[in-house]
Amino acid sequence: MSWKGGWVGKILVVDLSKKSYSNMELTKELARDWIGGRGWAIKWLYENIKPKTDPLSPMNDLVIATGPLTGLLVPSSGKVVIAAKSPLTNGYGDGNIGSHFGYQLKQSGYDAVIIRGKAKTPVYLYITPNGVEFRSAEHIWGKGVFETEYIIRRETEKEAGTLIIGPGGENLVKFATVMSEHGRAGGRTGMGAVFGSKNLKAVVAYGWKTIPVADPDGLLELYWESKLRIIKAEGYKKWIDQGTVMTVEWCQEVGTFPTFNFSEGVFDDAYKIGGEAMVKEYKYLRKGCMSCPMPCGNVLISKSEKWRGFVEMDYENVALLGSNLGIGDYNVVIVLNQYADDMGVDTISLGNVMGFAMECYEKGLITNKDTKGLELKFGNAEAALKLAEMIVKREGIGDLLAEGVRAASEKIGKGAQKIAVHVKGLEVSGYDCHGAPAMALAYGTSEIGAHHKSAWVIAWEMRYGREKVDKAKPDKVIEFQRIRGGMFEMLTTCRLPWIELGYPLDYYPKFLKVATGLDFTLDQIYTIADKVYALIRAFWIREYGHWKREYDYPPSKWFETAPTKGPSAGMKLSKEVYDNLLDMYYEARGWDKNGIPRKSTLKKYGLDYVIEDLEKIGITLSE
Ligand code: PTT
Ligand code: SF4
Repeated sequence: MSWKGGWVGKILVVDLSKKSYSNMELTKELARDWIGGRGWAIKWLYENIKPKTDPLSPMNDLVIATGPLTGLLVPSSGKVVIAAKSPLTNGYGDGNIGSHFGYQLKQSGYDAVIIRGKAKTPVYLYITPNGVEFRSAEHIWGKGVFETEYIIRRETEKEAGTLIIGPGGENLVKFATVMSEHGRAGGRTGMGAVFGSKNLKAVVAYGWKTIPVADPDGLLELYWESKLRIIKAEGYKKWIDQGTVMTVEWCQEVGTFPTFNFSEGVFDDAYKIGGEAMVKEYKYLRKGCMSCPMPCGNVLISKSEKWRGFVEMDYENVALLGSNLGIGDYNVVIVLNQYADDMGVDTISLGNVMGFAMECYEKGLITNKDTKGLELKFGNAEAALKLAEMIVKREGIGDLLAEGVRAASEKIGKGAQKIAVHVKGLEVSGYDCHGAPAMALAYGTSEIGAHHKSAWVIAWEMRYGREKVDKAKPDKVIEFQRIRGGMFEMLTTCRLPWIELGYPLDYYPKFLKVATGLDFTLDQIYTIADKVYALIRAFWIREYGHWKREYDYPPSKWFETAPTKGPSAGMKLSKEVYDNLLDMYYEARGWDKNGIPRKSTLKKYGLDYVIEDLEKIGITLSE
């Protein structure tokens, strides 16, 4: 059965090398069986890029995909997925950014854009219902994101949706991200570098077409009901006051606040950079993504003569650019965050590689000779800002750190790998897991490397019991991966209404029904999510050419050293416990002891062709 609305029915395929574009029909199969966002992204990348493609070559494809609820009156539906083979991990990479881009793209008549090839000189794409313009970006190449956005809006439309890179992406910093609307970031896994490798400064969309909807009255009714539910929910006021930054105080209380390159789980100055301090002293404005009734964007202004900045702040930014570097001054964190946003580099990876460099310096693994005299000690704010600049410009040791913590640690050697905090090459985000085995498992098995996007089980684990080792833990990781990494990444709507304010999940099938006219149950969506997970895993295996369970291990630091302070003092992850949880996880997913999906699992999801592909490259699959 065809759908009646929600999806607009067309995918734009752009070839930058030829400066040409074509339209591809959104088939019934793609819509119904892969939903959108991450579902379409992995299907396209698996089927269309050649195995072992260099992620920064013209042969890598970028997929920018909305979902069936994007741009409609659905709470917090202004998100869009940006995906490609990741230059940081060499596996599947994506990010999810909240901006007006998705809505404007759909109003231009497209559900997704696939960008192939490489432009000869810098360009930006301008997409409208009239077609695609390849506009020169030579005048903005080298400029920061903020200025670029201003110029592009002047050259196009004030309300256009924008996805922009800064010098970080142009210089192919492996964790360069894509930015929009002064502080929205997407693509932790180096999607900004993929833009840069294609000489693509920005993608801009502006549309005026109506997005079809199967039952407009039903949609309106559901929207109002949902909006009221959200704004009346317990915790609403605190949420719009503090947003994700409230996590600082919680992490400090439970001893999971990353400090000194994930050596400690508490930070003496945590409360100076927490949610309460932010609201009292630095918050100036609240902003949000499109159609969001619970806006969480904290716009802060610094209050120091020396450190002047104006930025949108989230928890991860405080954790990685603050405590992880031993910096307890909001003014400095604001300036570092502002620099990262303007240059278009991921704050999480940036703070992680800088923390790593500081620990290397303090341990003598790198010296003044390597840093050109920069005293890279924890808490040294001037050094941190200088180092950030060196990374973006790829100067001196910054050039090495711009490759990410895995590559940098391998090059430095002398045991540096033991203090590199990453999984599969993606730097760990803001949760120290010395005493949180289920959260460590969530990082270990995340589909893009160490990100909390899919299975933020840490709050549940603290309630359930960090010391417990049973099947409930891998089951919870999988449940969250289905909902967060699966459903929300395919619908491309924000997951925070559900997580933070308890907005019920069964609204999403209802919204799908009024938007598309199609019936979905949550279980059907979760089965599609499991299929997407299996295909993402197959993509990694194909790209690496082999697989071993060690790739699903958390950073060795959590096994080998213990924090000395706070609730997690003395705690180390136990290898035996982790292996036990990983075995249970693999079993529940239908994967073998090495983390390779079994033939029966792939067949269950209709991925029979993957069996042949993997066998062709010498992978042995169990029945
Ligand atoms: C996301 C990652 C996060 S996750 C944060 S803070 W977080 C960092 N923010 C950065 C930033 O800011 N500037 C910068 N230069 N780099 C940054 N890197 C980091 O990127 C974000 C919110 C947040 S704030 C979170 S948890 C939720 N993430 C969602 C998601 O992934 N999917 C989804 N369906 N809904 C989500 N809702 C929430 O959105 P990545 P955003 Mg982001 C300044 O992009 O690559 O996925 O990494 O999207 O629009 O900024 O919203 O405490
Ligand atoms: Fe955007 Fe925050 Fe609203 Fe989510 S809750 S849609 S991140 S403003």
